[in-house]
Amino acid sequence: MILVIGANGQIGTELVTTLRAKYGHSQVVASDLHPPKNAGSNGPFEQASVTDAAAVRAIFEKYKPTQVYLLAAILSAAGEQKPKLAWDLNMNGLLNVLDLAVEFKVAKVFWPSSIAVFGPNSPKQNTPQYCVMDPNSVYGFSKLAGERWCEYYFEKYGLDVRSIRYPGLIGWKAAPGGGTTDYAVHIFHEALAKGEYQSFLSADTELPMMHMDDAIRATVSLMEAPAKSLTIRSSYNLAGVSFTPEQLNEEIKKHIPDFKLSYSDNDPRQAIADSWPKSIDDSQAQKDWGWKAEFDLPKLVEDMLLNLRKIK
Ligand code: VAH
Repeated sequence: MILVIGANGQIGTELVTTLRAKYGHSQVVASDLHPPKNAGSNGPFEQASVTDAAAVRAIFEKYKPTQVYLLAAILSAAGEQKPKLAWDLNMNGLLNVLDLAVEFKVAKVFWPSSIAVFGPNSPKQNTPQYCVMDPNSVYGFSKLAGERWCEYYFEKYGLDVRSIRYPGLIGWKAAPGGGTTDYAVHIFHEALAKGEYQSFLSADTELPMMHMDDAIRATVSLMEAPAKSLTIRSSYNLAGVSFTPEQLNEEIKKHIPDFKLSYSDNDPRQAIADSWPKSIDDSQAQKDWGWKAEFDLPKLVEDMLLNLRKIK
């Protein structure tokens, strides 16, 4: 049995679909604070807060999961509005699940980290797996602390926990929530609906990004890799494609020539984005479990517009 906690979020929605297609709908139990619109209609669902240890324990007792994916988190921008809540959910949610995973002898645990673990003094280009990490967002240092806990539970208790430092994720099946990279999702919806969009990040803000299909494929690939091939038990750097809002604008205009992109200024998310790397070195993931991104910017833009047009 596979348990996905945070199943209704941007990653969870797509991961549950992928895992249910792969292992069978009845083999994947989805859990979230809020029920999906069609709660339980295409597989078991349990409503719970990841910070409620007793409620999460009850789910472990009911389903005895062999794999757990803990995706519940408050992201970077939302985290700066509610710093203590973000720390509590991101940290205590993880510790609740790590402890239960050890107690219930869960075979594998997945937990997402982020490029947000890097900070103003980390190298900006081709940021390496190991370097100075001084994140200055609550989300960023909660993810950095979480990486340390994951490696600790692996070393101390032998828990097979695996993690990826996701870039900004761009998908069409589920909306993002509270992220600094969310402009790169909203822009597609607005381009199709209104032919214009105002970016809250400046034109030259280069960030590491990734199509959600690549992110889901990487997640499954890491979880299926033989444990002995993994040399990183904090969290793997992972790269998709880096671009700026201006580069994204130019690519969208190849499909929607009249699209107009404008820019707001002094949005608080700019400072968060400016603290992050521009590009990531993911050579360790390539070496350990054969990672290779498939979506470059042209393919990402074409896929997003094609699929959003189909569902609009
Ligand atoms: C955020 N989408 O913006 C997340 C992600 C790298 C960014 O962690 O907070």
